[in-house]
Amino acid sequence: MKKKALITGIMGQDGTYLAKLLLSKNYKVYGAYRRNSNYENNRLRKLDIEDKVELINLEINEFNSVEYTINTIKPDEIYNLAAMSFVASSFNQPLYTANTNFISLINILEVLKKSKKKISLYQASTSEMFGNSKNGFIDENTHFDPASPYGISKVAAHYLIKFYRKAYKLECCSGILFNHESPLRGEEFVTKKIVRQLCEILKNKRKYITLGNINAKRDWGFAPDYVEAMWKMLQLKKKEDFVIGTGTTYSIKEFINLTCKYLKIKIKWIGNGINEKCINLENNRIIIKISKKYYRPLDINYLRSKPLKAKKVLKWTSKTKLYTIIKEMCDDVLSSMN
Ligand code: G4F
Repeated sequence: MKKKALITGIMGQDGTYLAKLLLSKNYKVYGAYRRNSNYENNRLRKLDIEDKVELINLEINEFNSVEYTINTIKPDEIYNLAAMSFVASSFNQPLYTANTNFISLINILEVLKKSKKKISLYQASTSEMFGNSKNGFIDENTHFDPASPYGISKVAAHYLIKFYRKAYKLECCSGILFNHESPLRGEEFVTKKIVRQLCEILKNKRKYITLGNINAKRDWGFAPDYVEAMWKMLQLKKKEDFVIGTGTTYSIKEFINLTCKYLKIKIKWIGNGINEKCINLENNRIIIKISKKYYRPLDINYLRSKPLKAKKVLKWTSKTKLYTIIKEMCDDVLSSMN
């Protein structure tokens, strides 16, 4: 009998790559999405799995909808990837963020608590939970100090998982994933914004890019590698939480430098802070400006993982280097512009 998996947030970057992975492992994949005005299955289409996944309309904030979906499908595994995942928006939508990222998880856990079938649950936790707690390597024992309503909602959800696992012996766990990018990354995230807009500059379709805090450092991995870790976590007999990352860190500015290198745009930086600018040496034009508009009320300055436990227990390591990720993202954008 085929194993059945239910993925919430199927339309997102991770949901799509995970669906592709599970299909390759011969799972029957159910993909839950929220019905809204901008229904978008272009990612599923891009990976050519649109017809291979059974799409289900689910409102994760409604207990009845969650209960009906889980009890009808009776999945072996649930991957809860549905979230309000854009940190910047969470400052203006704290309540919506809390409902979607935290309260809705109670719906799933309560259904699993009552279920006669043993269902494993993966919860998408995040490095945003650590905030600015550490300037060194971060692992599973690092203290949480979230710096956004998004981070706070994810810490709360993380503790829910621990609580239901301990109190009711549910088969649930959290993957604490550091940033992970790919050609399927949403346009609002900084890596995709930089890649797309630098490609547009290269093709004379744009004059300049406006960014916020380019000195923040992130541990960027490749989304297809990371969904493999999600699956591995749910295959463990004894469920545990894991930090998933590359162990390296780069600033946004370094990301820009690498992208320009790949696109063969020769640049130099001038000025400091809000007055910092990036100049295209070929024509002396400013191609990057900084604006307060993209600064957050509070930001995380440094994130770097220490994914040793994942290496030891899951036999998982991040395979794809940042320059290769940049290459994949640039090639994808450039090919869509031809
Ligand atoms: O790309 P970002 O928006 O990602 P962020 O905030 O790190 O969150 C992502 O990774 C988390 C894992 O750690 C996930 F949980 C979360 O769901 C999401 O996937 O911003 C990265 C950094 C920030 O410091 C931000 O202030 O880039 C800085 N930044 C500078 N200018 C900008 C911009 N970010 C965006 N989105 N847009 C800018 O113009």
